Amino acid sequence: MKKTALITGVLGQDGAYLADFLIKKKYVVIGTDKSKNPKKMWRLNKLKIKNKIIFKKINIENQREINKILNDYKINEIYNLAAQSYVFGSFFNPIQTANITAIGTLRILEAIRKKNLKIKFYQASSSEMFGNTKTKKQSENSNFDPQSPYAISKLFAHFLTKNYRKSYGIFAVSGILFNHESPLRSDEFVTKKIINGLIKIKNKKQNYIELGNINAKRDWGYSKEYVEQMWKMLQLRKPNDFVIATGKSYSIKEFINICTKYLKIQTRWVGSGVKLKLVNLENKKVIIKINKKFFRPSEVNHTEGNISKAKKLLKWKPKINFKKLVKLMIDAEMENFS
Ligand code: GDR
Repeated sequence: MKKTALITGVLGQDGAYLADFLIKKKYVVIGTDKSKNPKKMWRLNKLKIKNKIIFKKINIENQREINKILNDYKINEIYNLAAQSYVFGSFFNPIQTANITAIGTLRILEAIRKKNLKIKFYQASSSEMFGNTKTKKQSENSNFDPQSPYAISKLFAHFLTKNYRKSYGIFAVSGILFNHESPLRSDEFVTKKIINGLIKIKNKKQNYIELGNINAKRDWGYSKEYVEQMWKMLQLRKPNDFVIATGKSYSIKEFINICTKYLKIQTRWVGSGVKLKLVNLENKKVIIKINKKFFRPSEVNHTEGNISKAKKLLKWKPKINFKKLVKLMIDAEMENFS
């Protein structure tokens, strides 16, 4: 008997990679998104899996729609990846963010509780929940100090997942994933914005990129590897929460430097603070500027995961390091561009 998995947010980066992975594992994959706009299907098209999944338009802001899908199909595993996942955007849409990211999770857990306690549940938790916590490396036991409506909504969902596991014996787990990127990332996230911008600048289609705080540090990994850990978590004997990260952290500025080196653009940083600029030494043009409008009202300064638990119990070992990630994203974007 084939297993059936439900992925909420299947049109996003992780949703698409996870669907691809589960199809290869011979699952029947039901994927949901609140929109069925063909333009949003580009990731499924890219991975050539659009016709291999059962797509349903479902809004996790609607309890009835969630209940219906659990009634219509015999589901073994649910991966809750649907969210308003843009941290900066959550400051402008805090209520909608909470309704989707926090209460959306509650609606799904309630549907499981009422329908079938045997359905396994994966919650996409986030390193943003740690915020500006005091520990240099963040583990499953670190304190939380969330800095945005997004992070606070994720924290609600995180604790709720633990609570439903404890209260009702549901096999419910949280993967606390640190930043994870790929060619399937959308342009509003900083890695893709930088790569996309630099390639356009190199090809004379754009003059400069404007960024916010480039001193923030992030632990960046490869999305395609991370989604496999989601599946592994649901195959364990006992439910458990895990940090998934690389254990290394780099600033946005370091990310830019590696990109320009790989793209063979000779550059120099000049000025400081909001006057900091990156100059292309070939033509003396400014290619990166700082614009205050991209600063977050409250920023997370440094994330760096402690991956001991995942190493031990999931045999997690990141294969794609920071430099390799930059290269594979640039190579893919260049191919798109040409
Ligand atoms: P993040 O990713 O908020 O860490 O959340 P993002 O790429 O948006 O920001 C990373 C860091 O870059 C700084 N930054 C900018 N960010 C954006 N988007 N645009 C800019 O112009 C810019 N300039 C500087 C930000 O301030 C920040 O410090 C991602 C998301 O995928 C979440 O959904 C997920 O939960 C976490 O990673 C783990």
